[in-house]
Order: sequence, then C-alpha cells, then structure tokens
Amino acid sequence: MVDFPMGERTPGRRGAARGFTLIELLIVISILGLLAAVLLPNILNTQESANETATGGTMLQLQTGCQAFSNEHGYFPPDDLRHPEGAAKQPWKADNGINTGVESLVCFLSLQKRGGADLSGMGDVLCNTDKDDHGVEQPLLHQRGRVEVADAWGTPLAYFAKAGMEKTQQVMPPDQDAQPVKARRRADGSIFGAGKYQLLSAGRDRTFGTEDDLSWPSN
Ligand SMILES: [Ca+2]
Ligand SMILES: [Ca+2]
Ligand SMILES: [Ca+2]
Repeated sequence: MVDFPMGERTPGRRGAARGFTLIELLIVISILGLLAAVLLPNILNTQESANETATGGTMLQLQTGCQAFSNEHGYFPPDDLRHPEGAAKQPWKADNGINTGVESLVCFLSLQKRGGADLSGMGDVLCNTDKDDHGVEQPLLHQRGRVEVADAWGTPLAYFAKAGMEKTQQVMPPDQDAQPVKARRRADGSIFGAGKYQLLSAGRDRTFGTEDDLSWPSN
C-alpha cells in the first residue's frame, strides 16, 4: 500500500519515456535519411570525379610516351602490333584480335627507354583481360603477358593510330565479352586526334560509344 503511489507513477513515467524514445528515434532516422539523400550522390560524384581525374592522368602518361616515341621514330606507335620497320623487328606472337590497339601501344612504348616509356610502375591499371601471351618479354615491363592499360573503372583503354582510325576494335572489360569500339567523332563527323592518334576510355558506365566516354584529345 505504501508503494502504491510510486507504482502508479512508475508506469506513467515508463510510458512517457517510451514515447519520447520512439519520437527521438523517428527524428534521428528521418535526419539520417535526409543526410544520406543529400550526401550520398555527392560522395558518389566525388568518387566518379576522382576516377575521371585518374584516367586523365593515365592518358597523360601515355601521351608523354607517344610524344617521346614520335620524336625518336618520326611516327606514333602503331595500333596493330605490326612493326613498320619490317618483320625482322617483330619477334612477338600474332594478334588475337582483342584489346589490340592498347596492347600494341604498350608493346611499342616498352621496347626501349629511348623513345619509349617505362610503364612498369603503373600498378593496378596494367591488366590483361584477354589473358594473351606476348611470346617474348616486353623489355621495359619485364613480363611476357600482353598487357593493356585500363581506365580507373578497370576497362582497358582503346588506342587508335593514324592509319587505324576507321577500324573497329574489340575491347574486353574484365569478366565480360569484348565490345566493338570505334574512334570517337565530333558532331561534324571528324575524328578526335585524326592525323595523330586517339586514346579512348569507356568512362563510368564501362561502355564505349556513350556520352561519358573520355578521350585524348578531349575536344
Ligand atoms: Ca590481345
Ligand atoms: Ca592482353
Ligand atoms: Ca561510356
């Protein structure tokens, strides 16, 4: 009987405490939902912007290599694994028709230091999605795999040389079938990099020929 008033108050307090906690919880959930809705797209966009910047950096490294190669040889690296100076200079295996443009670029840039580029430090962006063998060691890369250079989303780049701009290449993203790739054109039909060469990334959607593709030259 002495405890009765307390007993009466206690359930009341508990009830009030439960109600307050539930409202608090709902408010917190609403705020978190709102924050996620506002921040998540920004976080994803920041990641995609970082990938675009990284891909631009990769292309810049290849451009530097292409320029050094051109200064030394008087032409930019071929995109078909065929040595312009004769079959005797071509000890490597025949082409399998997949990722050929960028494999050829890596091959020619990796022949020698003078007029080439040491790509061995590129780390993650070096891949071999079609798992082919070069047949001989690529001198500056110190490996026999016929590797490609990928963009920041993991898709191998396409590389078109001056003589191969009209060709359709086949590029194989990781764990997918190869997709046909054509050199990027402007609205008036002219090809980006015509007369020199073109580097092309499938961009964030990992598909060539769509709006988000990145290229050198970029306009
Ligand atoms: Ca290949
Ligand atoms: Ca390959
Ligand atoms: Ca794309």
